[in-house]
Amino acid sequence: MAETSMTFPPLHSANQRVALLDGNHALSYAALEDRVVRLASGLLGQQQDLMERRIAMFMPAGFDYVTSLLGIWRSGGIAVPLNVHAALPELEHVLETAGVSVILVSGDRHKQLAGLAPLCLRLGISLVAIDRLLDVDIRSLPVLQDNRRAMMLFTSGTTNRPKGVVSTHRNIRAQITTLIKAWHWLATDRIPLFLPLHHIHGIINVLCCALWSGASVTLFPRFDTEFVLRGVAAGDWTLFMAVPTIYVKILQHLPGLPPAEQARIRDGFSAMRLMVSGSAACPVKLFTDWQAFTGQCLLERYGMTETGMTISNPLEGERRAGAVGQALPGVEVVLFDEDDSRILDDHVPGEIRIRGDNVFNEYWQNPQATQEAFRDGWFCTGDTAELDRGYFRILGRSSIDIIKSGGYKLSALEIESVLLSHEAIAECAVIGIADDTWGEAVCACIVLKEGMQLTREILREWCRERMSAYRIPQRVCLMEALPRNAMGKVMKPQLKTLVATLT
Ligand code: MLC
Ligand code: AMP
Repeated sequence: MAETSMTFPPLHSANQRVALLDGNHALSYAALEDRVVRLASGLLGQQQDLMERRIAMFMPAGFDYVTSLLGIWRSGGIAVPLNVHAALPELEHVLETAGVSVILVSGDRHKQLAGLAPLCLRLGISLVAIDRLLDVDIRSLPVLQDNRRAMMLFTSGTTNRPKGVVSTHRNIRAQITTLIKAWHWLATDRIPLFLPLHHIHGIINVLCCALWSGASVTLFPRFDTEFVLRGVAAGDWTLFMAVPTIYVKILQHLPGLPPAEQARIRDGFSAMRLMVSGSAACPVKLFTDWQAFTGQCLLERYGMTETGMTISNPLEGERRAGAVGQALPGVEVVLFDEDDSRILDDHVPGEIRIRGDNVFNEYWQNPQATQEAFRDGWFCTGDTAELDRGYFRILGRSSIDIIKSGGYKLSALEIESVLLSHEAIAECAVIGIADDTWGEAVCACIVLKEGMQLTREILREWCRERMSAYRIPQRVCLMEALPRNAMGKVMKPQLKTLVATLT
């Protein structure tokens, strides 16, 4: 029998501590709770329960974003956070797939709204400013069973369009509480949030863990090195969570600063209680460079949109460079070989499979993909790892068509299908190539149609209206032909080697 408790215990209405900081404005837990209850009431109108209607959110990080997320959860809807920097065709895919009926927008209108309006008209979606919903009388909110669906995040995979990953309130609670336990979150913690808010890293690991713990969150619309380092130097935060690219970017930025400023930043980082890296592999060199600069041992952890965080180095104990640690509390992590046998020995590569309340419910309206993702009740991550003296070490991914750039998971096939619609392109293959800043950078290998010409700059410009900036190929290699096997399939491993020699 499912429990009847909500994802979030109501935020303490008498709690005057700061929940959120945005620019010079602070919002207490009491004020946030009031906004959340109002928004949920406004969304409900005359209904008792939104009954899992998909409510999208198109707004940057800010009080409105947090109010909307929690308000949708309280009223029984499924929250669908949108990428505010996405290209219109990407938004259209998400809105259509999720069957969104309402998009909540923030009072201060985003410039992209103008483009969104005709799309909404066509799809029959209402754009609703949240100010209107906040201006209502509070009403009683539904009591939700925790197996109710709560959130849908879109993630790229081996297929060419992103899938909607649906998590229930129980999944979300499990994902939050395991991290609070493992990393000893405290009400006195303060954390900056500069990660995109359409992905689990920013939403669960930072925002939700902080609010669940009664800690405070400083919201940034995006990662801006200067702004963030100003807060670090001022000693604003006790915790810091980022993707490896952000740590790289900080280290690249420092030499340009006066020594006294560098020292203040170093001291700000050194004084923090915990610094976490994840969403992509943290290179050993980055781990050691960061330790040399700050004295901080980065805590690397491993996770996925479908599962939340599952493996982590310890808060106390050895944080091993190049390893992601051990299963988090309440999460079962096992390696399986190709014959579906469990691997127990060290240094035997196998697929990471996961079980636990943290594992998502389904890919939205895609029973086939959902079924294919599980074997005997285990979620199959597609990531390969080995055990090494009790710690997991990630070795790679089973699909060459998944690229991780700056922590974003990208589908090579999705990018290829857009590029192929360019009038000058006859054939193309997209690969990820090793890159010191981005982990992997997107590289498009292109064969042009006869008589056609194309430059990297023109192609990138053409891509801007068709895909998010982080999907746009950073490298473009024009080729006479793509290497193919006897079946006509592009040999991407060979292509990667070839491109590496071209630099
Ligand atoms: C930005 N650009 C990228 C990029 N991010 N290109 C490739 N890959 C990326 N990830 C583009 C910009 O659009 C810009 O293009 C150019 O690179 C330089 O921009 P920048 O200003 O230097 O970069 P910035 O905007 O600061 O972005 C870097 C970043 C960002 C690292 C802050 O990528 C980011 O927030 N990444 C985090 C993604 C994330 O949260 N992933 C978690 C998924 S959940 P141009 O053309 O304008 O010059 C998950 C599970 C788990 O993975 O385990 O956590
Ligand atoms: P996403 O689908 O965006 O949630 O990305 C999840 C993927 O990110 C995982 O399947 C891994 O491939 C990768 N990932 C996350 N954390 C790490 C890590 N610490 N080391 C290596 N890869 C990671």
